[in-house]
Amino acid sequence: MGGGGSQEQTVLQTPWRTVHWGKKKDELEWLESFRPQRDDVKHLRVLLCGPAASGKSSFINSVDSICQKRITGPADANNSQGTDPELAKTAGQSYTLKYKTHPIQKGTSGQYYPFVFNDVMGMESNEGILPADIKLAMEGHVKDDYKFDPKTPLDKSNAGYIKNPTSNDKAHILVFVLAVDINHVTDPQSQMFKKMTDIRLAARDLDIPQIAILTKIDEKSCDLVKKDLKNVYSSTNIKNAIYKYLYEWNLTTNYNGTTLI
Ligand SMILES: Nc1nc2c(ncn2[C@@H]2O[C@H](COP(=O)(O)OP(=O)(O)O)[C@@H](O)[C@H]2O)c(=O)[nH]1
Ligand SMILES: [Mg+2]
Repeated sequence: MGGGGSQEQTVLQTPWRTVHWGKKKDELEWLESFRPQRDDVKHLRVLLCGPAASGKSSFINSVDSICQKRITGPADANNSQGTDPELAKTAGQSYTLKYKTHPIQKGTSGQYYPFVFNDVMGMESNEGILPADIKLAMEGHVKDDYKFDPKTPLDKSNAGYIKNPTSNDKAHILVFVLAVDINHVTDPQSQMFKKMTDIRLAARDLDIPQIAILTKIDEKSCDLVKKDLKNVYSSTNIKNAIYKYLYEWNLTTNYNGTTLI
């Protein structure tokens, strides 16, 4: 994602993607009518993964807040902003340690959308969640509340292991959550890149579609986007970050604001 962290202020006259802002109501209505197509699938399981502190838990909180039309915080995002000295010592490490399923409630109706999000421990170059554990989560073998061990993958004999996962335990979509300023994700020599590649290949073999979303564009991209988020698709900084990522990961884009394999 080279260029993502620079403060270059280039904005294109013609946006490279056209977005009709203000369609939130239509989009929420579409979501309201969404149903999984298979009868044996009660809910789609969306598994989030990515480097520690890339914004996985915050993303779940944002989706939950939008769907509930109020500020909520079901996922344990690290919102200390570095003020807590104990937490500061763990900078760059994952704040989320357990496997957690987050159902999304429809407003205050007590009903739920037919999709859930799974939050996991973040990846780190030398520590963090093991790609083998993400693969087990994709296959549906990981029980809720299992605490990941960065040294050893979940073993079949562990109480946190689901021996015979159903279609509802398995992940149906894998989402890579990537902060716009993290360059080592696209460096083929880095440990992070190698781990991501392992996970991508495992998802491919399991026929799980993969999507990537860029976070922190409000803070870490360029002043024009910081000033007005609606400049996002006019920013060459963001465009360059996405193209670097597409190129290094050999992806295609559907231009829906995300990259899609
Ligand atoms: N400015 C900004 N900060 C974010 C964004 N997403 C997450 N953060 C912050 O980044 C830090 C780590 O976020 P968290 O959700 O805990 O990351 P996780 O480890 O991937 O779950 C927290 O301080 C969040 O408030 C974003 O899109 N923009
Ligand atoms: Mg987290």
